[in-house]
Amino acid sequence: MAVDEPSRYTSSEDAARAVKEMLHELVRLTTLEEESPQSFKVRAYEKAGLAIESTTDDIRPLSASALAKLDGIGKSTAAKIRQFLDSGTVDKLDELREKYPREFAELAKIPGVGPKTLKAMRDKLGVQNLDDLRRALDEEEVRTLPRMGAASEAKIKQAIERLGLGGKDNRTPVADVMGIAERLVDRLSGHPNVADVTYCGSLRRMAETIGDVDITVASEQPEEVMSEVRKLPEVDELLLSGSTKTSFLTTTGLQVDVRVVEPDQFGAATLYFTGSKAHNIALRQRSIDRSLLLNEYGLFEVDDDGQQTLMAAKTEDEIYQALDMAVVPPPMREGTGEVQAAADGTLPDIIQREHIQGDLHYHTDRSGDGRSSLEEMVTSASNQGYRYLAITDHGEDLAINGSSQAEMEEHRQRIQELQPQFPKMRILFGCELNIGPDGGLDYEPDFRRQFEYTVASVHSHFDLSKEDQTQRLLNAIEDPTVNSIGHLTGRYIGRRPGIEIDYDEVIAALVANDVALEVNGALQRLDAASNVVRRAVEKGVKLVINTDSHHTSELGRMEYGVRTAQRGWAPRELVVNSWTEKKFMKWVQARR
Ligand code: DGT
Ligand code: CA
Ligand code: CA
Ligand code: ZN
Repeated sequence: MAVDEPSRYTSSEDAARAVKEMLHELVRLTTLEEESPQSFKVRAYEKAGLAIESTTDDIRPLSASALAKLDGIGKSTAAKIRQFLDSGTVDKLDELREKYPREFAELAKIPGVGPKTLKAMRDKLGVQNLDDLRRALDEEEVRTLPRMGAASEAKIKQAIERLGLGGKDNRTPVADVMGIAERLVDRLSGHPNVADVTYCGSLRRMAETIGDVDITVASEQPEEVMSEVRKLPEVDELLLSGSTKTSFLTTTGLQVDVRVVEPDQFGAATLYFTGSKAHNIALRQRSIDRSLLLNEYGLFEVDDDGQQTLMAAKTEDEIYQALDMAVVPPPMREGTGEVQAAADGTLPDIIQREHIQGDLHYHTDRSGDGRSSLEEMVTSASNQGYRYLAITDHGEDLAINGSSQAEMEEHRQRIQELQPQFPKMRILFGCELNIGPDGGLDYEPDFRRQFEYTVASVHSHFDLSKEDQTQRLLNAIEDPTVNSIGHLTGRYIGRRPGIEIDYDEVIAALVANDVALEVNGALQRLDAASNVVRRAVEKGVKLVINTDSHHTSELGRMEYGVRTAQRGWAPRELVVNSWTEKKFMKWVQARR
């Protein structure tokens, strides 16, 4: 944990959160020191943490003896809290950190590795970090320790794999988080005591990787909600079990924090826990400038006697309105100018899911990797209320999954036959073209011209030089049969880096040729990335937000694509698939 200046605690809840974190660390390290989570000292820190959590007092001005008067806080812990508030450090904690460096202390996270075992590993086997432990496991040394055996070795090995430990950066790709978070929210929302529930934090901001999941629940019955949370099947290990907050590790090693708040304060809480921290700080500064106080409980007017009057707390929108500014969509809340823009009235008309009129990257089982039939895919798109749709099965150059010219001609026939059944939705005969290593595309130009719409993407040759990759894209962009560039880099978040390109050159070419840049909503991809989208938007590049669906279950990706575009500050007018059919078709045909 970073050392904080005392002045950084600009609010009482900030101070309380920092103190809680400090106590939590004391709990972890003292457990190692005492070789037991049940020790008197460990319990004292835990109780103090809960006391800080439940007090509504501002702890910043309290003396050590005043702190010790709070229910659950003993004298010695009170002195540590005071020292922490004054100096940002605690002597005892520094001492423990030195004795148990993070690399070593983190091994205690592994199920099956208790504090006694950990101590024996260090004393007898010289284990200081994960690499040492891996070695000791491989050499079957762990089984020589007391109470250990071959089975416990196997269990520890498996746990290390499952937790994905080892990387310096323990963040999880958003694709591995969204599903479980949506499931948890879903399950809790069905509970009779739950008035409202949403995930917040980096996930709601649509970050590419997630540290932990923050779920905020509105309920009058926090105890019952907490007990429901502890029973969730996703819970593998409880980390914190408080009256309004439960933290746990899922069976995949993902940390989830669930907090319960009063329904009347739900907006203030979701605003706070959605963050980002930088956005919160900018909002709080705006509040201070207007002599208001903003915290996780609400926006308050403070009079000269320090008396607080609530102005807004129930919804985020009310709070933004009371701060005299536009509502900022969650993905934009990164503290990169959005608060100023929302206050000045210069926030663009950001793209929303309900603006979307069509999907322009859509596969059927004509593609080797497509899993639903043409009829199923078209019906599902029509059920979304779309006004146009491009069927873009893979071109012939893609090994196994591509279609020959003859197959494509037959496909076009089937599309034409299907069209009359969908009078409200124009179905375009399209193709996902493959951009070859030198920028060449599938089929002869004459045949390519027969596609009513195309998306051209990189599916191979990921290891060319940056120069070659850039040239390859420029060649494709300049081809008059190309309407859009699909998943720009071909990355898989956290797994495959994608091609390296010169973004300025590619963006300039997209503008010059009036070719759209795809925002691919598949969670593994989210490509173009939001930071690239923002650069493209600044230059006026047109965008197209697609699902790249290969099955009818994948249409929900449109929402993630839209959020990624929002994160890139995409205005509605640049997103071609938010346009009317007439305007959209005019743009498509102008290219040909
Ligand atoms: P993550 O979990 O690393 O992917 O990123 P976040 O943004 O979800 O961060 P997390 O889980 O530590 O905290 C959730 C939100 O709570 C964060 O976005 C903003 C708010 N928050 C956390 N710590 C502070 C703080 O010290 N000051 C302020 N103003 N807000 C904070
Ligand atoms: Ca988080
Ligand atoms: Ca968190
Ligand atoms: Zn595709």
